[in-house]
Amino acid sequence: MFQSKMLLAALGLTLVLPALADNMNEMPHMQGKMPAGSAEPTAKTAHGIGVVKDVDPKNGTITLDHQPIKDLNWPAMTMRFKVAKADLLKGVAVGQHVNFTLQGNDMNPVVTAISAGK
Ligand SMILES: [Cu+2]
Repeated sequence: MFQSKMLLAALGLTLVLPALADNMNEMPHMQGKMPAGSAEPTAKTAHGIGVVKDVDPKNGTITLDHQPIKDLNWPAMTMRFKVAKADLLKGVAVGQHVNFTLQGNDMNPVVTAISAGK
């Protein structure tokens, strides 16, 4: 249990660092504090709507200009997400409007589903 948490933390770190290296956006919610009373980040699922700004199959990331995400208390912003599998990026094009699903803790969620929006 403890070890798997350490592994997840290490993975999370390696996923975050490349995004920070060429950080192009402010990400106010990344500085958010933990909800009062919660001892550790809770994994949750959230749904978002946005426009694709960049797709990077090689690094398994997608940059989305997303609308506010109530589930996570996030304002609208452009940000890069890691995708759970590179396959999710197939057929996804820059400029496309999409619906997407995020899973993970509040600070470092990954995209687990992408579908065409309007
Ligand atoms: Cu964001």
